[in-house]
Amino acid sequence: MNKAAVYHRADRSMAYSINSDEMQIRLKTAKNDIHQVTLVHGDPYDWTNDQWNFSQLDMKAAGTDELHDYWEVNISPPYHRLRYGFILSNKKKSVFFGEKNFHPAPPKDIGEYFCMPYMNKADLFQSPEWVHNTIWYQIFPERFANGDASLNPPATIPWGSEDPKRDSFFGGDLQGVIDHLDYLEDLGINGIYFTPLFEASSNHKYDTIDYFEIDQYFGSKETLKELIAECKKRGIKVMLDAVFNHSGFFFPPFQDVLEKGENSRYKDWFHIWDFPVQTTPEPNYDTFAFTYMMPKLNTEHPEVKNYLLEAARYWAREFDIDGWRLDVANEVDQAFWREFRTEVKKINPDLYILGEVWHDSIPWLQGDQFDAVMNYPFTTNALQLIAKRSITVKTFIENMTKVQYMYPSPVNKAAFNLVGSHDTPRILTECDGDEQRVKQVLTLLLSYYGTPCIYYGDEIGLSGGMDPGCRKCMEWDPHKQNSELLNFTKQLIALRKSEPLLSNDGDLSFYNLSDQTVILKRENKQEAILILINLSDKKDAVKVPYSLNKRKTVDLMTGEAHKWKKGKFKLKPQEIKLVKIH
Ligand code: ARE
Repeated sequence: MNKAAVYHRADRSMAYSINSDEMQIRLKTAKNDIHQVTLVHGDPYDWTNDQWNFSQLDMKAAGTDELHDYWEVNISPPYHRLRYGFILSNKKKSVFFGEKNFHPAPPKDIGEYFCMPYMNKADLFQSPEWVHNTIWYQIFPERFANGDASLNPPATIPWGSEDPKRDSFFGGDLQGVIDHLDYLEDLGINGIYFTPLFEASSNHKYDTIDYFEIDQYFGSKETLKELIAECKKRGIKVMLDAVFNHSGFFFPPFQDVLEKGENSRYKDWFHIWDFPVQTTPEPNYDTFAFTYMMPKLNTEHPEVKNYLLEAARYWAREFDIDGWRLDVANEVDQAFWREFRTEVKKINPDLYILGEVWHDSIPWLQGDQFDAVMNYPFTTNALQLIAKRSITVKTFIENMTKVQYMYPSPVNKAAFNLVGSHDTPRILTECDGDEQRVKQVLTLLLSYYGTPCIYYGDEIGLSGGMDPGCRKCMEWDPHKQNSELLNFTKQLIALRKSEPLLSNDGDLSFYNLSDQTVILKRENKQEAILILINLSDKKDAVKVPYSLNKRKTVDLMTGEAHKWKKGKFKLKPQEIKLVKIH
């Protein structure tokens, strides 16, 4: 038995409440090492004649990655407290694993057990319910649509007449979005994530000048109000981007520091190394990356904190926005985010807080800071498998499983899944222009748990490499849009909405049955949907170990009964199949 690989910690990633009465416990062991795991558990105060009363419960072998097996069990401690440990068995032996030691059998001393002291409701991770059924659409406002030419910035380039450069302006604005809400409604999305809208000098607006003003080239507060009202009418949620890690160079307090140096009353609003402040050859203050245009804000300073928190409250209160996406969220101090959460949730308990973190995000996902992070590990895996074909189906499943068990299940339900953004090459480009692969990527995105996001234009076949390539003008001429891809995306979105199993009502697992077809299963106790994606240019036939006897099966893409060929799924080269089993 590989004891060194046995891992559990009573922290919020492996032992956590999933609702006010039920908790979930997970354990990690070396792959194929342990054959059975039993949870030994009891209430810490439940004793009879000096004997602690405990019970046993088998854990489920829930998933496996390259090196580990994951075990999981749900339990409802009647008094909301628990001491617990694990009996691990393989063919040769059985041992008890507790907080402090391994033992031959469950020990008498409950100090040896792991401890869930009390399932306090205040410690529960809770994300807004609506997010679990939201399909997002990300808009980079400068490039979505130019609806009001009177707002065009100087030197505006005619819409789509050339590929964007770092400093191009094409005149996209909020009126343009209002004008195309029918398009978005028809597409079926029900949430818009806007990259920053506030006053800034660049085209991407990540260099804020005024956190309380809409950028003049995008429109006015009235236009935003109208846009939000129109979205509400259509059941579309609106999420804005908050850039609180740094300000823009032209943020007046930073300009004051540049002008007055050490005498500026704002000198502690930033992280200035020494005076006078310089920008060249290198800035002598903390910045985002090495960008002198983005001085890092001192979010520990009470005035900065108040200023930014008031901005967060202002747009939530006055504009009734539904979400905040937090830029460079992992570089801002966590005490700030805790206050941020308390403040915005006071105004709207249902406001979605999405942090931009590309790495392991567990510190921010414990219920006291974010509701979700941008799930870039999902992006990487999906693209490596489908777009690049650089990993095998087996590796893909292992990688996805690893991410799945990195986070508690309630966290996974709210994960913001994406296959591209304004910071990455577009999927069509990642897929080397292969439209079928794009469809496969979108199928995975829209049948995975979490809350999926489509980057504007991906649905009509826009291409583009790294920024600024991925920020081309949206194509509005129907003849130049890829209507086949658009219709396919619409169909997938409609399916996700009509089949709750595809969003968050279904458990998710993988079948590792073929090295050319990836197979996902979404199921609840009554029914299941199998998602099969043949990645190869060859036919495939897979026999899924699912009891199909007397069950009705429907091909969700055609709406017709699925025909079985000797209990096998026959797949054409590159074929995508979604089959519902009743
Ligand atoms: C642009 C170019 C740069 C160039 C710079 C110079 O992209 O190559 O060096 O200009 O002027 C915004 C703009 C960008 C702009 C940038 C700086 O949108 O166009 O860059 O400002 O002016 C990391 C961070 C993550 C961050 C990405 C970009 O962790 O927070 O880098 N993303 C946000 C936004 C961006 C925005 C900013 C931050 C700044 O979404 O749009 O940029 O406000 C790995 C790493 C990650 C890394 C990721 C991507 O996975 O582990 O940490 O993310 O790669 O690089």
